[in-house]
Amino acid sequence: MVNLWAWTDETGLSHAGMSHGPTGEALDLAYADARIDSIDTLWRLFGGPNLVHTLETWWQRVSQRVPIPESRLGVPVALTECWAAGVTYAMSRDARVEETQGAEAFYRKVYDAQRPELFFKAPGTRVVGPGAEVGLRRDSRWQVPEPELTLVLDPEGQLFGFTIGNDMSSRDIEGENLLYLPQAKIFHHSAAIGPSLVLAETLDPRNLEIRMVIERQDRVLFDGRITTAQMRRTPEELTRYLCMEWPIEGWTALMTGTALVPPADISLDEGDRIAITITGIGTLMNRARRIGPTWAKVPASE
Ligand code: DO4
Ligand code: MG
Repeated sequence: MVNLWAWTDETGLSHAGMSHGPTGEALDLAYADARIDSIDTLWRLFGGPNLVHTLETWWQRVSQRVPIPESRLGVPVALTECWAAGVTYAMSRDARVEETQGAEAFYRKVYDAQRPELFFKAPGTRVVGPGAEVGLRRDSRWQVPEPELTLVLDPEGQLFGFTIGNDMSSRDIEGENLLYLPQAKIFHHSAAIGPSLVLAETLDPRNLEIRMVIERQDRVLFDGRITTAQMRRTPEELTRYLCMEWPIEGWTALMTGTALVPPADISLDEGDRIAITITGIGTLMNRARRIGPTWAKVPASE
């Protein structure tokens, strides 16, 4: 398994590193080639079928290692866009059938349909990384994180790797009316990605455990696990539909849908800690906050 990392040092310089697995030490790739300060540069200079071999050669040849700088990690690669797939697990379908008013048939149909549900989630510059705050809408009473295996496509639209995504969602807004889906899904800091990017060739995505733990102060509110084996779609299928009439421009993330839905009495609140772990990729940790744009007056929720 080859994990790639991106971080910024104390002086503001960007770095890219590699490791084998999500813990332990990393090779700062600048020790192997001084030009490499990002995953994008690595891809531009050395991308292609030999990339894994090149990285493995550097790993053998260059002995310097740094501890993975957990507190300095960013979104692994500068994204142009972030997309998401929906209702790709029966559990997501069932939860939505339950919470929605009058649109149950649509969720059932989209789960079974040949065409997957895909929606725009965020411009890349608005996706946040590990340790950052994820946003809570001020006009929603029922908000949850959605832990999702996330595909990273390179600027040529090829599957480059896997990471973890949090598709923050408002269940009451989506449940009220399906046409409110963009508001339930797209708001300030509603997409988080990270911590590492595992090269696609080095990870089989078909049976990975996804675990999500939500903590409020010292209390565990939710702790659930699922495996990607239960996903009804494949990464290839989702990528094919996304790229069908949408030429990829720049690095693109595609969240593949959630299978973990907390019970109906759980809604995120200020300060809640969300930790999403996927086998081999690591743990994406974020805290929830009602960030709220100070420039807009939004009616308080009833
Ligand atoms: O259909 C609405 C969104 C579904 C979704 O985000 C998911 O299943 O993960
Ligand atoms: Mg989702």
